[in-house]
Amino acid sequence: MYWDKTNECISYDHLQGLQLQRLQDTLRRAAQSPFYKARGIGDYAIDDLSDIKKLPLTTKQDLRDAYPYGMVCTSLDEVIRLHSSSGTTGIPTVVYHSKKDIDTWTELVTRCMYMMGVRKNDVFLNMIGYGLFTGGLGLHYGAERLGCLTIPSGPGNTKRQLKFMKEFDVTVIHVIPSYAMHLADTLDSMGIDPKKEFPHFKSAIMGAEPYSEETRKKVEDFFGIDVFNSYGLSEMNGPGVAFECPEKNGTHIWEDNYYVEIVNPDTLEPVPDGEQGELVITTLNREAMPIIRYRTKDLTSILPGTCPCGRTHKRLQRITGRSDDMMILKGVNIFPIQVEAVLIGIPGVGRNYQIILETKGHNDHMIVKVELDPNMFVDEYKALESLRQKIVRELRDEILITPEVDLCEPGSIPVAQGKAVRVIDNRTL
Ligand code: DLL
Repeated sequence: MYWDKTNECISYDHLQGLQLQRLQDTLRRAAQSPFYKARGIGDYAIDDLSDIKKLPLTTKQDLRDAYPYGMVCTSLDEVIRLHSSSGTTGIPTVVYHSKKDIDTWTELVTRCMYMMGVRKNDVFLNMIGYGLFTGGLGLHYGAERLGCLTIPSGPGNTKRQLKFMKEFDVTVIHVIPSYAMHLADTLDSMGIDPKKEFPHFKSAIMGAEPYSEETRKKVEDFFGIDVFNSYGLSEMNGPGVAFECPEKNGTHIWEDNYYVEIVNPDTLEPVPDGEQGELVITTLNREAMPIIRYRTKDLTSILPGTCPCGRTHKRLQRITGRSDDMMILKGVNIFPIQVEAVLIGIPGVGRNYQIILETKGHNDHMIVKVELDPNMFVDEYKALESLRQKIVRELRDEILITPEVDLCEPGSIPVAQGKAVRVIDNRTL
């Protein structure tokens, strides 16, 4: 049941002792990097975990400013790999790993995969991007450590993925949620019943972008599998930061490796368990590039109470979105995931959607493009019109503004190779 029982079920007292020792060690290390040296990080006295609040926060912009090597605290001889964000919108953020860092990361991913039931006799199809993106290689190393037959297929080429799933008797896949929906669409369009086609398929690891509980349920029901939520970010290695156990009630964040804070994004003051705020993480066990109090921009809360699975590590509530993904329309704050949760519950609606924001006159205007369910037979304009009106009504009840809804043919909204592009903001004001 546990890959590493000693650490997964560590008593909270022991955990805190370990965290303090690792935090002190992290600060000593970080002080060797040009970036943290300039911040005087070595001058802070940390006698207790609560002293962490005195330390300065680190932002994505700091990582960019320190590009390329400003955050590395070891000699480059010790560094064996880097991963990086795509950098399409400016300077990329780069994270460096020593040999030990790769080993620690692998161990954490293995812990996650074992926790959800993956074993050495599984056949694992990794449909997530390899290369600079952390999703592919991160899970790949974990699956190999478990001894799974690991297929590094990467994203795209959907028909080939489905062929692999059938011919190699794949049992577990790793997939981005929007791509899982695309797989389902493709199977529908081919008239294939996944439960018959893939009798060995039992579970999927889904993460890398926000998705609703309703989407999880849809994927589970369609394929007849269990879906486990996986949360991570490249600054903290990538996948393997927080992951669901079989209780499927929040993701355990591995506190022996990450110190977790939830803060109010405006005041930066801590918020109590159960209350939503921005996740701030400190690496506790990283050699080449420790990061202190990193503002993830991800909005979540700590689930109060303990988990029946026996693991002591805190659980994060499903991420509702990033504070920078939040759309503000006519003064109302809206997350794409709210739109998704509404759409997915409406019969006749397909599996892909996109939100387009425009300026009309002096006002914000939202257009929601909604693909129709490929299995729906609607010949009459009236039936489509009443579906459209129903979507408008239900969205308005949830997001408090009235969007324009544009129904479109299944497959007409482009499917990204990586994370889905949910919002296109063409506003000029
Ligand atoms: O997406 C790492 C990853 C790969 C995680 C594969 C899980 C699976 P980045 O590209 O740096 O790294 O993007 C990190 O993606 O800050 C969140 O905003 C979002 N994100 C990641 N996982 C989830 C999730 C990888 N399960 C950013 N739910 C994070 C919601 C997620 N958002």
